[in-house]
Amino acid sequence: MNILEKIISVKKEGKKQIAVLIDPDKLNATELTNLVSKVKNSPINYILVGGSLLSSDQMDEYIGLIKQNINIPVIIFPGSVHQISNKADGILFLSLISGRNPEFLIGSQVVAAPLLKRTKLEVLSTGYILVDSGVQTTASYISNTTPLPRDKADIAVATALASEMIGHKLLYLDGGSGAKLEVPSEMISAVKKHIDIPLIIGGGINTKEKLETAFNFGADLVVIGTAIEKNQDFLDDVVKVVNS
Ligand code: 1GP
Repeated sequence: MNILEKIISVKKEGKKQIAVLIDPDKLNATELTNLVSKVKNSPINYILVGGSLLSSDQMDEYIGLIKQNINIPVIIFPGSVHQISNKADGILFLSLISGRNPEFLIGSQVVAAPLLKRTKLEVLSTGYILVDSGVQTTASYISNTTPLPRDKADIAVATALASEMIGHKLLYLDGGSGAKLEVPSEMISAVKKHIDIPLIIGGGINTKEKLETAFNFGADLVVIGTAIEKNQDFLDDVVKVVNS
């Protein structure tokens, strides 16, 4: 079963999934090894690797180190074409559909496609919506796009529907890494009601309660980065929520 089939089949079982996002610029090799060994003994389903602005040129070594220590799928969450690595299992092939910057809608994808064709990576076509999260995030600054207004669930629904109709296989609603405010629960439930493809939620999930809310309002998969990066013990809280 490939990654997409797995996400869909777990969703069908009504179970919730978690991905831990690791930014290679933020964790050194020792911190990475510690985190990976904690993740290994937890119900975490996936590891995402990447960032909107990455100065590390060691993606291969970094992902290689993760793969040596753990068996769950490692998926690239790319900020740019330079983050492609054949060591991973898959890549979120993102189109930043909340923005109107052609570079992030199709330009980078055209550059990346021939490179990806030469890898064994599973390409996961993903509609990516950045939602205003109270502060300007690196993702919105670097992509030079305006995030979707927090109180406009109707625009989020229309955008998500367009994404599904275009043929994206996953829909990712993201406040951006380190978001001050998480994606509003009303927006999660509104989008959830209108699409059948799996719904990924991320950005600013830093408490048990926020994680529970995201799941209760319709997230199939939640991505957590900063909170675990800052405090690896938060993983214990995440595990409690998943187990409950
Ligand atoms: C960012 O959704 C991810 O794109 C994770 O966000 O780092 O705030 O958890 P955090």
